[in-house]
Amino acid sequence: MPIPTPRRHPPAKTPAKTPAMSAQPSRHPSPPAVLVFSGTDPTGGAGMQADVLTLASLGCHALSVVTAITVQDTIGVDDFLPIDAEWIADQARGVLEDMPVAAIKLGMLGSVEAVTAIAEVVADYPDIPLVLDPVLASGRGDALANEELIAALRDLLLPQTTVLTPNSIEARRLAEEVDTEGDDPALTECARRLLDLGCEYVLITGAHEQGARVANTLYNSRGVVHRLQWDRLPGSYHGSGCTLAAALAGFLALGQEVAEAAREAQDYTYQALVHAYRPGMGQYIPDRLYWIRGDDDGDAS
Ligand code: PXL
Repeated sequence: MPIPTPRRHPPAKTPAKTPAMSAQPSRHPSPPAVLVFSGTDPTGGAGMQADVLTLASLGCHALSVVTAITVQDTIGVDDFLPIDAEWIADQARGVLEDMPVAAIKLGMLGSVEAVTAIAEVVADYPDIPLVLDPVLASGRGDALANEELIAALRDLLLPQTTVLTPNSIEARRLAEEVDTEGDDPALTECARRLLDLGCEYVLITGAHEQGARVANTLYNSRGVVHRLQWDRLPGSYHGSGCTLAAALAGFLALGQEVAEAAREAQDYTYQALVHAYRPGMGQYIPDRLYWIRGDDDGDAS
């Protein structure tokens, strides 16, 4: 599906008084709803803010369950406060019981207890496609998950995952593969192990590997589904993994099959990176609304 064309209408006026909820039919069809579980990022670059912006940009409605609150700038994460697991589950069940959800995306989860609670919630909705972005560390390397949490992801969430979206470092840690940096057959082996743990597809991103080109590879149990490559962009980016996983969930919610959704999500993310801006002293932030601004300097793909 092409990226939506910009619309410049003013927002619809809301009536002064909200009419009685029960008898009012909806005046417009609802966009597909995507439920995201993420930590907040006050820079607006990663986490929940990245997810909501990405999904809105693709024409989806984001349902936002906060799993942790972070203290960070565009350079690194200084601290985070995990939200109580029961509060996470209650936030999610509230919206899941209120409306149909077309896809679920998991980002930073914050604690083992949260992983356990979320695994129980999503187990009640086995037909909703689930995208798992295994957020283990910030771009600077600050830990956002410990070994116990990684083990819980492996045991409780991978078996329920439609598409896992690790970068190559996360793929090696989740697959318990060591000392193989830059070795592509080893990443293929990681993908095989992760698929054996129960996820349907793994999309391993390659920006952390060496080389002038960046290759991302989508695998399923039959092997490589596709491998897409781009020239490496200069600079380092805050929230690129969140953008990719949220876009993938969004395209699934819009009705695409996994391979097509992954392709479109990678293309969208690349465009957001081409148009990235640097609001602070650290990393660049992908521009998820690049298409709204009307400059087309970055259309080379
Ligand atoms: O980009 C991974 C990520 C996800 N979610 C939150 C983060 C980060 C990286 O810093 O802070 C909340």
